[in-house]
Amino acid sequence: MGHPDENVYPTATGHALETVKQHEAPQDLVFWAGWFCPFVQRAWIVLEERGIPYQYKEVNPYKKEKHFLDINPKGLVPAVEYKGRALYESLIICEFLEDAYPSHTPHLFPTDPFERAYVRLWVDHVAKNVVPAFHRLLQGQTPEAQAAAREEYYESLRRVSEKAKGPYFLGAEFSMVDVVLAPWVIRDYILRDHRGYSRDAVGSGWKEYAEKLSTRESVLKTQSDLEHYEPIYGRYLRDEAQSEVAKATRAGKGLP
Ligand SMILES: N[C@@H](CCC(=O)N[C@@H](CS)C(=O)NCC(=O)O)C(=O)O
Repeated sequence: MGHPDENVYPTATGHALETVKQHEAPQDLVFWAGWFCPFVQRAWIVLEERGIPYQYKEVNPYKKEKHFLDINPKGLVPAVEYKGRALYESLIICEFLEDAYPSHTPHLFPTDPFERAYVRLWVDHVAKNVVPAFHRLLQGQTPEAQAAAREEYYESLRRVSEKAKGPYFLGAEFSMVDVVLAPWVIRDYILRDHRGYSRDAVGSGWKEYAEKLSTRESVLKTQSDLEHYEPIYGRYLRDEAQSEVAKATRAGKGLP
């Protein structure tokens, strides 16, 4: 039997497909992506926000093909090749795209060193607390496990919400905190439909912030038709997914 996650829909659809078609020509920067992946979407949002020229290349990371393992030995998307050299890990790529294209705007990190560190602090919170709790809730199988994960997820979001100035995390400026969070916010309908999650229950202001992130142009332009996410998340909801993230969540380990 094949690896179940090999059966993901092969290409982007909807708005994301239009974006892909505009980025077929060769460029110094090659963006190795999987249309369905929230980690990919982070880097993709940065590329679109900052108008960076890039060539989009779809790869199915579950196949672990040699050509892709040569780019990212972990075999995970996203990865980038810049003038022939490779980088991977979504947060590292997001920072690289900020540093390597200084003349492009908007800047997603503030210029003041303290403010930059503050943004990194909250990016770190999203990576260490928000995303793992999302996955624990998604994959939780018993009512008890789901209730505990739901509370943990709410708590991780409340911490963001309490600090968010509105309309974005830092106020008027869209920043890297918004970027790294947005892919999970637009996927929260899965938790709403299957795990009793509601944006209202996070607390005052969250719904407005979530709506603001969900309707940002760069977020919409990197989003495929929702119906194609369903089969993928179905496997997570039944705790059958075999991705590295799913296996780590199941084993109670930190995410890859
Ligand atoms: N820590 C990595 C995680 C990337 C990741 O897990 N990507 C998934 C797709 S959403 C993947 O490539 N999965 C292939 C696998 O698990 O074998 C990052 O932030 O880039």
